[in-house]
Parts: sequence; structure tokens; C-alpha cells
Amino acid sequence: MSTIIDQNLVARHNGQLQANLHADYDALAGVLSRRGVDIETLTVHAQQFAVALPSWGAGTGGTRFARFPGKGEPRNVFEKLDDCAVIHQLTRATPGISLHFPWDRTDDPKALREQAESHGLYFDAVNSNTFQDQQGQEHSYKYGSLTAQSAATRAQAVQHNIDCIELGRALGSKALTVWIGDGANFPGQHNLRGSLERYLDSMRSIYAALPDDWQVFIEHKLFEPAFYATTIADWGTSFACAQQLGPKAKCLVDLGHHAPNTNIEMIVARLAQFGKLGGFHFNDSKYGDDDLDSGSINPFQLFLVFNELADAAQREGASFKTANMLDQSHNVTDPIESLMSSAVEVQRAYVQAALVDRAALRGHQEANDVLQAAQTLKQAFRTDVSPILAMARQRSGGAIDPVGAYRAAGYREQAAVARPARAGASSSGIV
Ligand code: LRH
Ligand code: MN
Ligand code: MN
Repeated sequence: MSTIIDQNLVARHNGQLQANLHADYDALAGVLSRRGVDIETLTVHAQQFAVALPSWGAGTGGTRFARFPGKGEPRNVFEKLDDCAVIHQLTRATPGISLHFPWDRTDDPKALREQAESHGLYFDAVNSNTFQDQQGQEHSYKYGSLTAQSAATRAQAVQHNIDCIELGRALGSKALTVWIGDGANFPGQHNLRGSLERYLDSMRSIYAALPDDWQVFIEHKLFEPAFYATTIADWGTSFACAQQLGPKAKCLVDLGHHAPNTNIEMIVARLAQFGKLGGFHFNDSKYGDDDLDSGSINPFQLFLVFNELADAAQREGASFKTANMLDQSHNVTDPIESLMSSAVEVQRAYVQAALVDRAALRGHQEANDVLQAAQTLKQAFRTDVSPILAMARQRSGGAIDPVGAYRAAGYREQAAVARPARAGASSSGIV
């Protein structure tokens, strides 16, 4: 695997932190062994964790009002891939990349795939985009895409999704994620049932184009850009559509796509129970689809989501798999730093969930010992597993302190020179 940051620099940086890490790790090993938990098992578990990076997260996202670009932002998909490679080199937790078309359009998928493979990266689910018009496009999505009244517009949106599958195939992806912004801003603007009928019709054509070993993920979101009624607004609609379409269709849960205080872990449990949990877009939010860094607002919720995933994995064994991806927008931080720390926060929740004493929890539930049941979860959540995460990274060849090593390497400063800003450039297309 070729690395972008000099591995000797990473090793030197690790060397400075080594003694403290070992002291912290040994202390935690003692705490855990008193609970009957072997720290080494958890460290191996942490090393097995992976969450995919959103290509569109490598640049500054911006809001509906403004975008303040940072220095040295990637100008094309190849440069985004370089930034993703740096994130994986230092965290060893992000080998997958989720591309978004046409933002990441390339005439040379072979070269892109080779570049990814040279860095030990692969392509996770590809995302289609019929939520904005693209240059030269014949029919506008102003009034909808897969649900549009116009058959020609629907056909164009279907074809774009089929093109995404083709491109994804050349890149080695195995899934397509479909999120549409279709909906209504006014009561009466469209027929609520008719819109979903058209969606299903369009999705049937996309489903028919899926290769045998592919899946399609339906991503719901309660509002925005439609502010009165969104066609795929909730997990119930997503689930019903996935059922209608067939076994290759599953639901994707973006944590930010729910009303505040929604019990997302229960949605996860329901979808897992009925075999329709396809994957995640991890991020955090306070109000709406804020796309804040994972674990920055509500880490307990993230832990509870992973607690459900651990429960499902225990029930269903190795066959239980979800496609885990980040989906964040960075406005005031360096995107590479945000993505590194978010990957670590998701990994933290994954390891904390593995710490839950499931037999004890079941016992407390059966005995209606509510307090002890709640405490069992809290004990795992309160455990600071940072030394496990750092040790896992180091053993896998990464950095004990990814952000520290990244800053010491001066990657952003070098990128600023190598990638001079272009007026009006937007990395994702979101401005
Ligand atoms: C929609 C969404 C969806 C898009 C991405 C850019 O809010 O979460 O996943 O593809 O943002
Ligand atoms: Mn999303
Ligand atoms: Mn979103």
C-alpha cells in the first residue's frame, strides 16, 4: 500500500506518545479485567472496524447561505481520493469511499480504481443525484425527479441512476444509494399517493438494472428541500418501498434525517428485525439535517445505535452486515480533521457497544430490574476506550493521534500550494 504522508514521520510521532499510551492501555486492561473483559479481544475488534468516507465531505460544504472555502481543497475526484487516503493512512478505519455522481464524474474509472487500490482503498455505495439540475440536462428536476409528473423527466432520472450503477460497476462498488429531494411545498401541489406510485414505478426500473450481487439503498429524510411533504420522508415509507421492490432493496438511515428526539435506535432495531437495514450515513445534528461531525452533539445516541447493531449481530451472526458511511458537511473545520475524528467517534461507539454485558442486560430485563438494566448500558458508554482505539490504530500502522500527526506532516499547507484556489470552485456542488 502506498502512503501519502511519510510513514517515518508517523512512526516518529507515535514514538513520542508511545510510553503514555502503554501506561493508559495497561491501566484500562486492569479495569476491564476486573469486569471479566479481555482488552486484547476488544483491540482486535476495534481493528476490524471500518466506516466509509463521503467524497463530498473532503471539501467545505457550505450552507444554503454561503460557502467559505478552505485552503488546498481538492479540485477533482482524484484529489478527493488523495485526502481520503490520508485519512485512512492515519486512522486505519476508513478504507471505503462513497462517491457521488455527477459530482465525482470521471471519464477514466479504471485510473480512479487503480489509484484507490494503490492506497488500499475501495469504493462503497455510489450515490445518484437527481436533486439538482446538471449542466446540459434536458429536463429540469424543479418539480421532481423519480416522481415527476413528466414521464420524460422520470425517464431521465431513471437513466441517471442506471448510469451510476454502470460507473459503480467499473469501480467495484456493490450498491447504489438513492436519495431524492422530491416532494411538495404546498398542500395540493401534488397527490400524496400518486407521487409515491410514480416513485415506485421509477425505482422498479432502477431495481431491474441492478447486477445480481448489488443492493439499492433507499435513503429517507423528513424534509428539505420540500417543506410541506417529502415523498420518502420516513423509515415507514422507505421500508414499504424496499418491501415492494424486493430483496436487493434496503433502507439507509442517515442520522440527521429525523425530527429532533426521534428514537433512531428503535428504527434501527425495527429495520434489522425485518431484514431491511441496509446501511447508515453517520453524522450528528441539533436541529435538522445539520451534517455535523459524528458524536459531536449526541454521542449517547450513537452508542445506542451501535448497541442495537451489536444485538442484531449477536442474534444473526456473520450474515448481519450493514454499509456504514459518514455523511457530513464541514464549514468551520478542516474537512480531513473532521472526517478523521468522526471516524474515531463512530469506532468508539462500536467498541463501547461491544463492552455491553449482554447476558447481564438480559437478566436485568427479565427481572424487571430497570435501574440495573440502564446502568449496564451506561457503564459501557462511560468507559473511556480511547487507549483501545489508539492501540488498534498503531497496531494497524496508523497514528496514535491522527490529528496531531496530520498537523505535524503539514499536509494541508502542502496541498494549499499544490492546489491553488479557483474562483467559484465547489468541491461537492453544494454551495
Ligand atoms: C441528503 C443527503 C444525501 C445526499 C447527501 C449529499 O440530505 O444526506 O445522502 O446524497 O446529503
Ligand atoms: Mn445522507
Ligand atoms: Mn442529509
